[in-house]
Amino acid sequence: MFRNIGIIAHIDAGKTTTTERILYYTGTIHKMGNIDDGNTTMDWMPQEQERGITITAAATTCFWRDHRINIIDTPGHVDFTIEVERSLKVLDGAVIVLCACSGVQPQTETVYRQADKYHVPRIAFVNKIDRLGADFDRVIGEMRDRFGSNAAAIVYNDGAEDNFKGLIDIINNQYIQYHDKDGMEFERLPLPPEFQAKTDEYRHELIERLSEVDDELMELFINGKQPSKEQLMAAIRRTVIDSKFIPVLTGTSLRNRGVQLLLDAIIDFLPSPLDIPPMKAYNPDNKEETIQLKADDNEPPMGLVFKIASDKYVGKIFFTRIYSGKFIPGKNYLNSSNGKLEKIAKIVIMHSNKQEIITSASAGEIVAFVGLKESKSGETLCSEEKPAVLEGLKPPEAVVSLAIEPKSKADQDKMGTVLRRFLDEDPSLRVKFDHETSQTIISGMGELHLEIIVDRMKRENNLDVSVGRPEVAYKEAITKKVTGVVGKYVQQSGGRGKYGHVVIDVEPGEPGSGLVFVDKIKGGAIPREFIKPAKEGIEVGAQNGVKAGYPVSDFIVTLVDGSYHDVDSDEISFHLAGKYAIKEALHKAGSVFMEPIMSLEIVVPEDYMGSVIGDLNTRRAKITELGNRGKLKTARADVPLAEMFSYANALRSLSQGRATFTMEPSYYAQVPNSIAQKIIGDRQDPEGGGSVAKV
Ligand SMILES: Nc1nc2c(ncn2[C@@H]2O[C@H](COP(=O)(O)OP(=O)(O)OP(=O)(O)O)[C@@H](O)[C@H]2O)c(=O)[nH]1
Ligand SMILES: [Mg+2]
Repeated sequence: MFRNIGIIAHIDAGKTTTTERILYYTGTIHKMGNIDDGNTTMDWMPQEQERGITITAAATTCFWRDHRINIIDTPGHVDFTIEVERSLKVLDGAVIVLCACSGVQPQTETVYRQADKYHVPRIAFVNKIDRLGADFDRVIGEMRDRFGSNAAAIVYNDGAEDNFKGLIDIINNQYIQYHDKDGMEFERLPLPPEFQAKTDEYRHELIERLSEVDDELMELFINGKQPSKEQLMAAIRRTVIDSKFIPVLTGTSLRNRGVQLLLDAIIDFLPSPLDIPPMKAYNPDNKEETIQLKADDNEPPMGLVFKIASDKYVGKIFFTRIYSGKFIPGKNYLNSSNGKLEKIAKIVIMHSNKQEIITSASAGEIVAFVGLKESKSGETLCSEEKPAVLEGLKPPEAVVSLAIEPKSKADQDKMGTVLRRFLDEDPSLRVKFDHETSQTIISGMGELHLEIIVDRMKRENNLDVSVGRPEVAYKEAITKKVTGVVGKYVQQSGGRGKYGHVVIDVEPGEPGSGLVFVDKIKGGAIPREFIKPAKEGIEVGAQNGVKAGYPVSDFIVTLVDGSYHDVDSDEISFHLAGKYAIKEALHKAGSVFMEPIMSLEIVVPEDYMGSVIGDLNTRRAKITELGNRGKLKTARADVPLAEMFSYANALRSLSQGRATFTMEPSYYAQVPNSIAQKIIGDRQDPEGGGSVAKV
């Protein structure tokens, strides 16, 4: 039996420290690593160890009470949010770690919403109960207020901060007394009488909250009966798996307290792969038809490649969640997302950056394949006989760009190769070549994201690049619908010519929808094989908007008509026809300028609040909420990213280093006209518009 779980939280809540302790108590490692010493097993990248933050989600495996637990430790920094997203997509359960002092932080909310999106059941661990200002009840209160969580404690603390002494197990009515510093030895003592009243109160709250969402417990509750321990545990398990209840534990990973109880809760309450409904897949030829395959080795094999990483020794590793059937090395499987056959050379289980070779991989497991050639993250592998495709991943929008150039001209090709590899690994990275300036532009989730990319180029590939200043990744958007726009590429001057012709309608789409392509070709006006190149031409054309050359986003293109020539038509003609059509459509539809708006939270001592808010007002910020966190004040605001470069320095001087902030991309909004004019400057579409090109 096993569990596939993720550890998710705001930056610095203690995910990696907790994972490290899990590995220690399960006997997987024999020496505890510490973030502050840069020697943890999970944060193995040099950049992670130097900075004390997790950058890439790392997978590992351990055993507890005869169960195998596959764990993915995710990064908290918002620049690496894709790592959380793709992990949650394939995990069956999550431990959400909160800081006992900071409580619910912005990124806690983000990962909580991500877990909601993928219906991932979760339990919560309130870490750092040893920290000054720690307050367990306040954190539970914040979970209820902020998320509307139906959360209740199953473990609470005896004392906090320096005065933290032990833990109380509410379900078993026991006192957990630790004996040694490493936290290996602890005893379950009968509850000392002075804790009984408080424990009863927590227990009452627990039962009451469970009764609200569980019929069996409700029945007992109404009849005034106390549930047995078994009934209580079964009710918690049922309601957690249904995502209707969140049990909350506490402890301190750094001081080695409470992690074994968390491990028990993972086994007792989080689902096994068999407890969750079968993953919905589709027939690749007919997306309407759904296919449900059970987590059973006898079903046809199907798995989702959710992450690709490069290893110095074995090359590319393809992290895959297996939803049904069994995968065996040496055999061919269909990549149903791209229609190509793939042979798996080796299957391994990952222990952070080390691998263990296994001979087969079964339904429900998370493993890594070696030897695939054509697969990308978000793609499905399955049997040739029973093709099925799972829903892929939608990459987040890139908000910051950086121009890069190799220091030596000879490295230009190498840079291309390295960037292509990074692109395979990281769907939140974008690369574009700016023909006007002959510069390569990389875009991503934030300054740190791009800084790490540049650092990895240098350290892993010995590639030195000069970098420009980070810039906002603006976008363009259309504001009105245009119909019947023609794109034609015709070349007929003796011999075989070229002929591509498309007609499209273009209209604004939902925010965040990207480019949606709808094919409404009837009666073979354009043969099937030319529709894909036409679509690609449209995508390429939309990468350079007509206002200032920024990518155009959030619009719907409908291919309504077109024509072809028996001899002259080919893929490239339709690609160009698509590209010309979209350029013309964008001219007609009138592009506007969009900028990323960040959602910002600042935590600051009261004395500095005035100057911090005053400064925000000069940055086009809209204050959305003011509040308190313990003795500190909090402010939330929506503010354009363009106003926020180097904000860390500004805030430091405004608050004498006493304020902290977090910021994440929230949405795109139209740039005010006066500012748009400044940004456009001499940036104009390098390729111009025009719909019909006859050469
Ligand atoms: N006082 C105290 N500090 C802790 C505790 N757990 C972790 N820390 C410290 O908090 C800091 C962050 O810990 P990490 O384990 O790296 O946190 P994380 O959630 O993995 O951080 P990211 O992966 O970067 O998001 C480190 O300095 C830890 O030593 C705890 O229980 N008590
Ligand atoms: Mg970490």
